[in-house]
Amino acid sequence: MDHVHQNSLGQHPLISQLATKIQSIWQSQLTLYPYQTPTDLGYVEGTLEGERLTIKNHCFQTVQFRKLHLELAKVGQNLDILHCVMFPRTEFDLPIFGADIVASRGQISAAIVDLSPVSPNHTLPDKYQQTLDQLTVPQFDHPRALPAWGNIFSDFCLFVRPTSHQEEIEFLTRVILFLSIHCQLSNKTQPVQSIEQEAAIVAGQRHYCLQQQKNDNTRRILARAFGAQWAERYLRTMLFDSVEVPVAERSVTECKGS
Ligand code: BLA
Repeated sequence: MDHVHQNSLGQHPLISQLATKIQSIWQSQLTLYPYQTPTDLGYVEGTLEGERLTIKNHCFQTVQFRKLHLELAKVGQNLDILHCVMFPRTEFDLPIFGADIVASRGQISAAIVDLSPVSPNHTLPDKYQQTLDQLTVPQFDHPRALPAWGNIFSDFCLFVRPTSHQEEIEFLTRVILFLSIHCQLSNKTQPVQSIEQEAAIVAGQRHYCLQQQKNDNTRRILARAFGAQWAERYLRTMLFDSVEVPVAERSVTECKGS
């Protein structure tokens, strides 16, 4: 089993700390199985405007999750990124845990964490709603506004630019809390009983992924280092892949187009 070594990419301390913490929570609260990362995508290097882009991927699977993905990226000396998404198997009615930290020149510019609903009416499962409702809402000096594609996130989404070390720690604490709650509740979740329920989950997860793929920040950085085609493939297969609809259920036009 691979571990994230502290600062193995020499990243911003908040990113290294969170990466270590995410992996230790996964290991202590879930039963992890290996995940077959496409061989050419585990460790990737490219060149962005003369600067090196290095990506390290750590993936696992569990009974409830088809993919736990932690990605650490470094662009030259200036930009550090932590990206984490937990994709539930489609027979489980579970939200999608997502977190992203972007640090440029030693400053965190974006820190986001959410448990995002995938249901058609954009609501979280009752147990999640009740548990999250009981938490106090943390206050940050610099809350950030979500872009239009961010309508996938829940009311509990935290999106900030932390302005002090203390705020960085408060963000870290919030991520750990969301992740611990998610591990505990997901462990107790049983599969849905009907094809209809599962179909709704498939559609909800696909919508989440399609919206995330609209984040031009991510695409631009990947495209400049690896080219547009590679970036597109990486976004669709590694960052925000969704489960395929069986061919028989696809519309004729969709089949012709692909
Ligand atoms: C923003 N994401 C960004 C930014 C960059 C990246 C450079 C702009 C930072 C800023 O506005 O201060 C880049 N993020 C990346 C790259 C990867 C990455 C290259 O993960 C991976 C290789 N993004 C996610 C996930 C979430 C997310 C899982 O990957 C949320 C759960 C959110 N990132 C997110 C949001 C923004 C962002 C909401 C702000 C976008 C905006 O303001 O337009």
